[in-house]
Amino acid sequence: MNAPSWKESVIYQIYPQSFKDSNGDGWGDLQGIISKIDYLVKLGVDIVWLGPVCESPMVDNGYDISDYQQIHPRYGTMEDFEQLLAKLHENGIKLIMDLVINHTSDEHPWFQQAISSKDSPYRDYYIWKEPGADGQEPNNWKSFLNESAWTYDEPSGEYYLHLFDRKQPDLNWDNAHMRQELYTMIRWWLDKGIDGFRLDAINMISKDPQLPDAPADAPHPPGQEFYKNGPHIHEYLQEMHEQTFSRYPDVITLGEAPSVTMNEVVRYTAPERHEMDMVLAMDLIRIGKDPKDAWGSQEWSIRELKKSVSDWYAGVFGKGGYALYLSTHDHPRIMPDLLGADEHEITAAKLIATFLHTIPGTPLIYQGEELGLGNTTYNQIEDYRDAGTLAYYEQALREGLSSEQALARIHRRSRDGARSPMPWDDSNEYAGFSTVEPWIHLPPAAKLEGKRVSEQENHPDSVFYYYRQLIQMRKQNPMMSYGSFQLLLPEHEEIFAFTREWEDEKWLVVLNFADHEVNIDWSGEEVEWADHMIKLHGNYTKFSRPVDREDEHTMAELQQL
Ligand code: TEU
Repeated sequence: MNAPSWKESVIYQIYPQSFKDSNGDGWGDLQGIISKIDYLVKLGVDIVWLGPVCESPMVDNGYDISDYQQIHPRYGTMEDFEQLLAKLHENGIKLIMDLVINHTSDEHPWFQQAISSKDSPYRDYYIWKEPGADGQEPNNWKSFLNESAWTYDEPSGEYYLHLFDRKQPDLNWDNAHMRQELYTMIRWWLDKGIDGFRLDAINMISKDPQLPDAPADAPHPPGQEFYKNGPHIHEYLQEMHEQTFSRYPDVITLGEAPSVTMNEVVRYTAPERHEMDMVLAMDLIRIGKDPKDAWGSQEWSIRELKKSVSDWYAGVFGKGGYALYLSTHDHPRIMPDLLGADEHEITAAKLIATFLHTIPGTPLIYQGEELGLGNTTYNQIEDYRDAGTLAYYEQALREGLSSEQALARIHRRSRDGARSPMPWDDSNEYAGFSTVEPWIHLPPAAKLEGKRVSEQENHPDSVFYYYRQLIQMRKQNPMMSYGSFQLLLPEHEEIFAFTREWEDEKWLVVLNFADHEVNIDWSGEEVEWADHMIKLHGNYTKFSRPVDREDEHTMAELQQL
């Protein structure tokens, strides 16, 4: 089959500053990653998505780039980067980089030029607007940090737009010169031999030129309907594709595009439209999160999972591409919300691993998920690092919450929960991540018991080993990449059951999300091997092929949970 390489791949996200520190400064770095390539090989992943490592003042952990063509010294040098790329390639692993092009850092030379004079040719690389009649912000949009999306530039008497931090001014994609400069930079990286990009906040690059006020009851953050999937988005993506990706063989592109309809995803990813290969399917990550309150949590049910999986399958599968993920650096780790109970922790981690690798879509594993890591909560606000979290704490106190109440919300929702360092071993109090106190704390040692890589990597019962098997299973069974999907028991509150079918084979996957044995009534479902699956024991996952098949080799191992 002549499919693009990503179709049968599993992607692994490395958050560089929390992966492995090689030089004893408390920050993960490129040599650290190089020292762990064997680990990635053992896990079996095909593509590594490397978080941003370019020069940056680091107000948003590198998502604020001040030089797209330099490596931040914290991570190493360009030689280190080239070595990493070469070694990954030697081991058959592809590397995609984070491409942060909705905004730059305010310390980027373009922005420095832009604020130096209204007449600078770089002025229009960003989005400027005069104050309203009373000197106020040009509109009521808010940034993702819940402050005004506008910052006043005193010398020029104008505001600039920033959808994220004030130190992350948004680029003006309506300026053709700016776009050309970005394309030159993208080609420069592709010339180095990297395999593609994860495109940060890419569906936000085209703003409604009227910059209208958001209605009073607009969802958080107000204004998003005027820049998400904006007026020229497809035109710009096609232009970028034509001028960059299309000129290199087999470039992989994965777009971060929050708030998209299925039709929109198809527009972004249908191969014949030449925009991107995949979009990150974000609904799963939002489970348990209050859509109206970025810091609020809410009850969830597995029906939401069923709906999301079915919607993406019906709307996008076979027409466009999407990657599925259950954790990432932007959200607290999902395990506690999803499956709670400590006593079932390992089984629960295996359950969601099975879920991720058997539903339609390309699996994306966030570092540490393969160890079954839970969310990290830090003791006090001083231990949190994320600017958005610190801003929310201040806001919550202003709104009358006590420090304990604010912290309780932060424990559940801060993205720092997913950013604590990888626990490699028990060689020291920093779990072998570093020789010194890391930039952000690890969980207490007791919480890491059994979770460290050294405790899992050679252990056939471990979560790590289980991920490894699932990845192998996908490699051996194109069914998981191409097979059709049929949801069973759609109304069931505890069981997520479905079939996948490909060529002459059909698999049944039954996931028990409850913490107890569940009896299933299969009547009404067209499952010819129903008798075989009537009872599930405990909270575990079970696979089966039709009972009349003898060849149960691959999955037999996975049944031994
Ligand atoms: O995130 C963009 C994004 O869509 C946000 O909604 C993100 O989920 C939110 O900020 C979480 O609090 C990307 C990166 O993944 C994120 O780390 C960066 O902070 C952001 O872009 C700005 O570059």
